[in-house]
Amino acid sequence: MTLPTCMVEPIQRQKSALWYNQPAKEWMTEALPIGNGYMGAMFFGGVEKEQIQFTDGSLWSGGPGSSPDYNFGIREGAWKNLSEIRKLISNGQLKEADRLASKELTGKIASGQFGAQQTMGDLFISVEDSGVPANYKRELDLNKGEGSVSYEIGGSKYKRTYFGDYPAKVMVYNFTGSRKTSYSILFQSPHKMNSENFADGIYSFQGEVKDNGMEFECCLKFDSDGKVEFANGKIVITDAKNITIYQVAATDYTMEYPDYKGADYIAENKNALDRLKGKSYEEVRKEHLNDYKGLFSRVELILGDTHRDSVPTDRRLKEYADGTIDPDLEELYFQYSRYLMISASREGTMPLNLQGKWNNSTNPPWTCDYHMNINEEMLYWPAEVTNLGECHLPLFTYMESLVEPGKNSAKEFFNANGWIVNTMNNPFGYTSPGWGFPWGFFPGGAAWLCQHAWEHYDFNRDKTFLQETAYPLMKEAALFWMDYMVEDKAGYLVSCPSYSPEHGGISGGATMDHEIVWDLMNNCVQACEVLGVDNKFKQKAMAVRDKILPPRIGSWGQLQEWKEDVDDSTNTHRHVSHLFALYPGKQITVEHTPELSEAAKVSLKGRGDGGTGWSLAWKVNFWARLKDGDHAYKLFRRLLRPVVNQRTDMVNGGGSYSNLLCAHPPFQLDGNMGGCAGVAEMLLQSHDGYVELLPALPGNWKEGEIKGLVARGGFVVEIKWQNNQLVSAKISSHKGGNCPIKYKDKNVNITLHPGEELKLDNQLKTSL
Ligand code: FUC
Repeated sequence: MTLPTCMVEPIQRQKSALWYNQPAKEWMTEALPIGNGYMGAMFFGGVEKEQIQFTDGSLWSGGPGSSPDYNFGIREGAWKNLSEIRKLISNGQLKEADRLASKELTGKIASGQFGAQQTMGDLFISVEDSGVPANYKRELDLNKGEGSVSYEIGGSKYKRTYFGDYPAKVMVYNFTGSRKTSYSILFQSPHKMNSENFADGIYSFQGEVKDNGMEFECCLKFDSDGKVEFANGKIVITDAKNITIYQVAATDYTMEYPDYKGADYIAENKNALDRLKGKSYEEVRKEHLNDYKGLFSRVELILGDTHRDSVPTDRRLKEYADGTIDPDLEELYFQYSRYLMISASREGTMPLNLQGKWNNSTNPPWTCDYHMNINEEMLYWPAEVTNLGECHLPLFTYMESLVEPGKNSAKEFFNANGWIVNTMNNPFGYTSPGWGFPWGFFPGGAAWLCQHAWEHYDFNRDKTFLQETAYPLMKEAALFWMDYMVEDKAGYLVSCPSYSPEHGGISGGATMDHEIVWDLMNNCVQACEVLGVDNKFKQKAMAVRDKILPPRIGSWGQLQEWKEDVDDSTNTHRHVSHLFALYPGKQITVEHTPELSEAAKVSLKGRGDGGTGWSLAWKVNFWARLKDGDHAYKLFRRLLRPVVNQRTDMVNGGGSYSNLLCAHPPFQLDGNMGGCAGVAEMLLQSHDGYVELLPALPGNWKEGEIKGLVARGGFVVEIKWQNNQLVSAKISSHKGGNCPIKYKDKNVNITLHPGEELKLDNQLKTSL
C-alpha cells in the first residue's frame, strides 16, 4: 500500500519529552506509557523497586469461551417488534415505544459474557543498590519513542531505557549502572498460572483467563554481564552492571468469527525470541529507532519556543492552567498523541481500545472496549491528517471481522441486509445493541466506522485499498440503511427507531443517524465513480442520500438534534452528536451551508465549553471547522487542565493527568487523539473540496511552522506563518493531481505531478 510518507526535511528542533523528577505513585495519572503496537506497558520509575505493568491488546475475558450460551448478544427474532415500535413512535406514544424497545431491541447477554480487556501482569524489579538518589529523572522521549529513568547513588550512575520494538514484537527494558549491583525480578499476574519455567536465561509464564480459558504466554529473556538465576519464584541477577530484559507475549485469540481462538501463541513467542538470537541490545534498539522515527518524524510542529524544557511536565501543566503561555507544551501534547498512536496501533495488532493498549485492571472502566458512538472513531481522527495512515489499518481489519456477526445482528434485530455494530463491541463479534437501551442502541456505528475506510482512501488515493477493503465494508453498511430507514409523512427517509447517542429519548429520527448515513451514501457514490462499478447501486445510494431528512434549524436557531424541534437550550450534555455533519462529517461547512453552520454554532454555544475529556476534544474540532481558532484554542487549553480525579465523572471533569493522558475522568485515550486532530484542524483543512491553509489559527499562535500534515488527495503540506499571517507553504504530492488551495480570501489551483513539490508565497503565488 502506498502512503504519503516522510516528505519533509527535518527541522532542527529541540527535544520533545515528558519528564519528572520523581517516580510515579499512581498508575493512571503518573506512570508513563510505552508500547510495541501489540503490547502496552506503563513504568513507574521507582529507584529501589521498579514496577512495569503490561498487557497484550488481545487478552480479554468473556466471549464464546465464557459460556456455551454466548450468542453475540443476539435476541433472535427481535425484529418482529419493529413495526409495533415504529407505530407507537409515529403515534407519539414514546414512553410505550421506549418500554418495548428496551425489552426487545437490546442485546441479550448474561453477566460476564461480554468480557473485558485484561491486564496481563506486572514486573517488579528490586535493585540492591538503593538509597536517596541524586539527579533523578523519569522521562519519555517522543523523538526516540523511549522511556528512561536516570539517577545517581553514592557516585554510581544508573540509567534505564525502555521501549517497544514493533518489528521484533518485543518490549525491551535495559538497566545499566556504573558499578555492579543485584537485581531481583518478580513476575506477577492476576491470572491462573498453568506453568512457569526457567531455562537458558528465559523465564516463561503460561496462564489463562479464568472465565473463558483464553491461554497466554509471557516470556522474559535476560541478557546480562551478571549471573542470572531463578530461585524462590524470582529471577535473581547478581554482580551486574548491565541487564536487558526482552519481553514477548501472545494469546491464543484469533480475530475469526465464531470461535476467536486457535492462534499458536507459543510458536509466536518462540519465533520472536529466536529472531533476537545473536542481536545486541544496540541492534534491537536501532531497529526500533528506525521503525519509530520513520513514522514519528514525518510531522514537525513549532508553535514558538518558550524555553520551558527545564520545567518538569507536571509543574508545567499546572502553570499552564494558571495562564502561562507555553506553546511548547501544546506541541508536546500534539506529538504525544502521535507517539501513543505509533506505540499502540500498528498493522497486525488489535485496534486501539478506550485506553489504547494501557490497562492495569481485570475490570477496567467500560470494559476497555471498542465504543462506537464517538470514542473508537475519535481514537483514529488524527491518523490520516498527521501522516500516520498505516496506524489506521488495525481498525479496518477489525471492521472486516465484524461484518459477519454484524450481518447476523442486522437480520435478527431489524430483518435487514448489511452489517451493523452498536455502541459496545468486544473482540468476540458482539455487534448487537447494548443491554441497556439508552446507551446501547446505536446501529449507526458501522456506517460511522466506514467513514474511516473512505477517508483512508481519500487521503492516500490507494485504489486497491478502496476496492478490496473500503468499498465492500461501505457497501454492506449502506445496504443496511437502505433497508432500515422508513419514509416519514413528508416523504423523507428517517431512522426509526433511533437514539441520539446517550441523550434524549427514543425518536423517529435522530439527526446524527441521518448525517452519518448521508455521509456513507455520499462516499459510496464517490467510491462507485472512482472504481467504475455498481452503477445501479450508485444510483440507489444517490437517491437515498437525497431523500434523507436534511439537518433542520429549530426555534431558537439551533441545529435540531432530532426530527422534532425539542432541543433544550439549557442542556449541556457531553454528547454533541447532531453536529457530526460539521465534524467529522462534511455535510455542513461554513462556505457551502452557511445557515446550517450558523445553527451548528448556536447549538454548540448552547452545549457550553465544559465536558468530559473527549467532549472537550470534539469541541476543539467543531470550533476549528467553524473557523473560530480562538474558541478552538480555548477548548484546547481546557483539555490540558490538570486533573487528579480517577473516579468517573460524566459531566464536567475533563482534562489531563500529569502524564498527559486524557482524563474523562477516568483515563480515556480518545481525548488525547481528538485534541491532536483538533490542532491539525486549526492549521489545515481539506474536507470541502480544497486545501485551506491556517483556517482557524488562534491569535495566541502568532508564529509557527508545521511540516508533514496530509490533505485529502495525498498532498503533504508545510506551512510557515508570522504575525498570524501566512509566510509561505509547500505542497508535495505522491500521486499527483489537481489541488485547489485557499488562504483567507485568496485561492489558487495547482496541479502537481507525482513526486512534485510546489512552493507558495504569502499571496499564494507559486514557484517550483
Ligand atoms: C460513551 C460516553 C461516555 C464514555 C464512554 C466510554 O458512552 O458517553 O462518556 O466516554 O463512551
